[in-house]
Amino acid sequence: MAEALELVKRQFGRDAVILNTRTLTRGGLLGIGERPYVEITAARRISDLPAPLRRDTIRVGLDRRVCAEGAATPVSAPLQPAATPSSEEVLSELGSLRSLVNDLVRETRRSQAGNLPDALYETYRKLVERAVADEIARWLVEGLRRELTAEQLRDAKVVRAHLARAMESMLPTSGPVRPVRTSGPTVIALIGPTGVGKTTTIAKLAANLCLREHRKVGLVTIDTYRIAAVEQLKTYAQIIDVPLEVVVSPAELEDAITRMQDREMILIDTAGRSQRDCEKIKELKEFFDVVRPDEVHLVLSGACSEGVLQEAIQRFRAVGIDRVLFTKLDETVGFGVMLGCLKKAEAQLSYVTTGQDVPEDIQVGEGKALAQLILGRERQGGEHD
Ligand SMILES: Nc1nc2c(ncn2[C@@H]2O[C@H](COP(=O)(O)OP(=O)(O)OP(=O)(O)O)[C@@H](O)[C@H]2O)c(=O)[nH]1
Ligand SMILES: [Mg+2]
Repeated sequence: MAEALELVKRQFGRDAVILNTRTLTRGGLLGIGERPYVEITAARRISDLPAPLRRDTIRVGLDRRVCAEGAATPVSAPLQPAATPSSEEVLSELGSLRSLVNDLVRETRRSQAGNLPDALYETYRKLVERAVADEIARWLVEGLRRELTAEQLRDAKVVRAHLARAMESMLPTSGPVRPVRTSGPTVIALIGPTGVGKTTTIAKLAANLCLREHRKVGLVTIDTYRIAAVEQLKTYAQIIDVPLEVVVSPAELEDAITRMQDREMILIDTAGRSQRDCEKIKELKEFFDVVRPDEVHLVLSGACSEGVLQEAIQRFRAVGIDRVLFTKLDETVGFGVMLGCLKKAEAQLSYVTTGQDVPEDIQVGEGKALAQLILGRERQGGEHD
């Protein structure tokens, strides 16, 4: 085999691509007088692959006879010396491979999308590319098909406007947090997976409520798993100048809320729970069974994949989700995931955060703006990227 491979390299040049090797026998009767030989299927260069006539099969027998199959000329005939491909050639090969893969992906999606006309299929494809869940993308294009005339479907501006309206209806928003009780503090808790930005968002909310809206705010943390977590919120509380209570049990939470009766709003920070850790999620529920917050906001990072987000929603549902708050939109690639998440959570969107800066990087969720974000920049003629 080594000898045969060497022969291939020598005859086909050092860019030869080995496609297959096998050891066979030829001649003889019932195993007597058989002559073993090695068959190697190879191409001279990767660029030769789509052209079957330029792909040769070399057979090296024990008698070192070399013959060719499928080639226009036997291999024993003088072979073209293989040229070393230039970097442009390599880049062009990579380009054709990429477009081949893209074509395959497109074809697979095309067949999954059913019998959509080409224009609608393009819209569907773009939606899926922007991380809109397949089922929602289909629903959106079916809506276009149902509600727009053939002429309207050809007008990219009309299509975009229709999609934006449909998406907006799927992005229910709650507006900013505000006191909802006539007496006593309104209690708002932020829950969610680890590291999504709960504490930073609490600081942003507290700073805006205190410094911009001049509300009396109190902070409570039940995140006592890490000293650093308490310290992090303590630092923010000192800077914003609001009281902070650290509690370790549901009873302590109840006491803390009672002590803060002079506050208009109390924001509760919680420890991040992995969506896989059902025990810790249950613990959280025990706190909220004793003191049911007026609003529980599930904090989700927009930078996570649809699957991870859907799993988090599923698990945190046990605690009760009143609002969804998306963080890290500045790191998000596919804004379309927000549609599927709000649908699954059956909750309104409260805020989105767009960076690490406290208190600036937070905005009240706004369906119209988010629909445009999902659709991407508008190109001339109303198309989206
Ligand atoms: N890029 C970006 N980073 C953010 C945003 N919000 C928070 N972060 C960063 O995310 C990291 C984690 O933030 P935390 O607020 O500590 O997250 P957490 O959810 O409280 O984390 P745990 O308490 O450990 O579960 C920090 O580095 C924040 O600065 C955002 O909107 N965009
Ligand atoms: Mg935290």
